[in-house]
Amino acid sequence: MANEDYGASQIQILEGLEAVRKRPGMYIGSTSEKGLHHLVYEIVDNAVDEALGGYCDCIEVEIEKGDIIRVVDDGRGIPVDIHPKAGIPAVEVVFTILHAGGKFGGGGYKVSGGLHGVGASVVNALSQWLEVTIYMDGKIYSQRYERGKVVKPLTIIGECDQEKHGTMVEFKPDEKIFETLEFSYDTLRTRLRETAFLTKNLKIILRDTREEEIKEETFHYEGGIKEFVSYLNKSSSALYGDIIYCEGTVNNVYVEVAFQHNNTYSENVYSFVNNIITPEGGTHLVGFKNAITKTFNEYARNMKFLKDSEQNLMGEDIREGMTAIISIKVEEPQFEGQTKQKLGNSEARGAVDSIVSEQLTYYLEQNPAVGKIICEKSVVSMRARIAARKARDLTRRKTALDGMGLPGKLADCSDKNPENCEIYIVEGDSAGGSAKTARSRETQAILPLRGKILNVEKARLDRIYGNAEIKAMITAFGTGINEDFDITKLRYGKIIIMTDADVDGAHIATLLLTFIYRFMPELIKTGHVYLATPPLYKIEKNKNVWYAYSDEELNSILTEIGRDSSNKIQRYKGLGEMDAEQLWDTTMDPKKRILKRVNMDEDSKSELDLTFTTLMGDEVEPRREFIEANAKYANYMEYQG
Ligand code: TSJ
Repeated sequence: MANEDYGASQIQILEGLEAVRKRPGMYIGSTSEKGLHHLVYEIVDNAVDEALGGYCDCIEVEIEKGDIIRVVDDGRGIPVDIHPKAGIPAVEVVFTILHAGGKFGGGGYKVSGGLHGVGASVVNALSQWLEVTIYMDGKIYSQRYERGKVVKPLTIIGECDQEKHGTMVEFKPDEKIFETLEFSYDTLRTRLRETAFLTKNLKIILRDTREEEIKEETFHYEGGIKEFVSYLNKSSSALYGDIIYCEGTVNNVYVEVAFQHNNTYSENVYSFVNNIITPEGGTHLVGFKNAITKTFNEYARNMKFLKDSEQNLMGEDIREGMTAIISIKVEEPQFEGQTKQKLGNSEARGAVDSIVSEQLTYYLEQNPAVGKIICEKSVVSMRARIAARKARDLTRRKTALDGMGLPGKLADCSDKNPENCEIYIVEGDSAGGSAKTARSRETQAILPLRGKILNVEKARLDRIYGNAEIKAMITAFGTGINEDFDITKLRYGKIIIMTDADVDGAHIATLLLTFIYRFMPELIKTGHVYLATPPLYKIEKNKNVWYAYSDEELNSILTEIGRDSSNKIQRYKGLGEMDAEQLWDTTMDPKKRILKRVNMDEDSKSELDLTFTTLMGDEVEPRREFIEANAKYANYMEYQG
């Protein structure tokens, strides 16, 4: 290749990476903590591709001091020979040319280059520096880049054992690009564990050496997605021992499905394409649902679990209480929909449908005891669904007759513009009474709820529709639920849950959040749901009053005002101990209160679902741990005053 050609391609490269630095959001979604973590996923996914090809069985990820990331694999090593078209080493192509990721090496399923797969060059462009080291044929190659530009050409820096092979990438994200440079061990752990579940036999080690005390975990699941299902079901009771598993390849689509029913009433079905979660499903999910509905109806009819006079089971009847993973691999995934999170490949539908139909039919023939449990459970669910529809139609007609039909216990606000309005859901009648006195009538509505709230994880729809507290919330919010949900009918811009600052209060808040999450998840997604934060302590000294919302705050206040015997410290056990004025000052006054917004991140949907089942499920221990860890899904959000 002539020199000027080389020069021309170099200029193109720099323009490409410059575009990434100018508009990082276009490539990695955002420059927040989320975007920062995407950098790691991108690099790891490239190594996972090597594992999917069968060339690598261990990936190590380390967060080093200074929030530097190091990813090491034991694959073949990124090729170092001169790329015929670009005229530079292939590894340099990988790190400097946009979308070069899947373009060479050819064939096979790829994780990288999928939905989030933007290529290692994007990571390079957004890193202050990046170093790649390749172990191959007894030699160690190394190259260094700064903000996407080569600062040290590819050189052999030493020799290694002839047997050793692999790739090591180290990088430091650019402080000029990212809002934060601090990595979260837990965020990486969730994602890497998921990757390990989805890639049978791949061992992933995560290590954090930032602190004195080193953290390290190994994720290695020989059972793959079967172990994923049992992990997701670990906090509820399974209805049968097996995890039903189907696997096969049709039309170049590799399909793996695993599922098991638990004793809850919710459906937890997660679909993945090339290891990437598809929150909006798509053709693979449709294929799965078709196969399940068809196969179980056929089986239930043949085995007389369904009476001749009865209608068919609906898919939702069969999927009640089901935890399922659908994981497929395709060579060229096509994503559709507004957020490009929905699989469009039509061949995936048929592939999943035929593999699941065939293997599930066979499984049921071989395991009639399991078939019986699932069919009987589905028939009960169908009957409950029909009863629930009747109950719902009844409530619907009632609300239509009652005009607005607002619940009697609701003290509504006078302003009718939802944007200005908020509703406090308050535990207990006495706290509800104080809140009604304290509130600003124009914009704050109060809905007191009595005692324990129905656990929607443990109740079927007919009971849920019949529950007075739940009915009161549904009518007060105005949006309707499930398929009737309509956010434009929301009557309050903020829905604020106010419970005691103790374990029981946290439990009640969680029950309420579970209800909202299961029936009106959009309210959480769009950020309308909040937790109030009542104070833990009142401190009085010489007629002055302070409130502390945590033990740390109590300490710092005491340090400031001096620790002596004239301090009067009161520990609040519940909202009921505060009078209306105190409640207003500490918890309800928009100018002073602390609100926590409840978050839901689509990427970590499986973690969130697990959180709810853990809380509401049967196992006492995980629930206790959770309540102590408190509202993990609520982010500190608003501190006004
Ligand atoms: F993202 C990345 F590029 F920075 C990166 C790639 C990071 C890490 C930690 C590993 C890797 C990576 C790439 N590991 N293994 C590979 N393999 C190849 O690039 C490769 C090797 C051989 C052949 C071949 O056809 O012989 C083809 C490819 C794509």
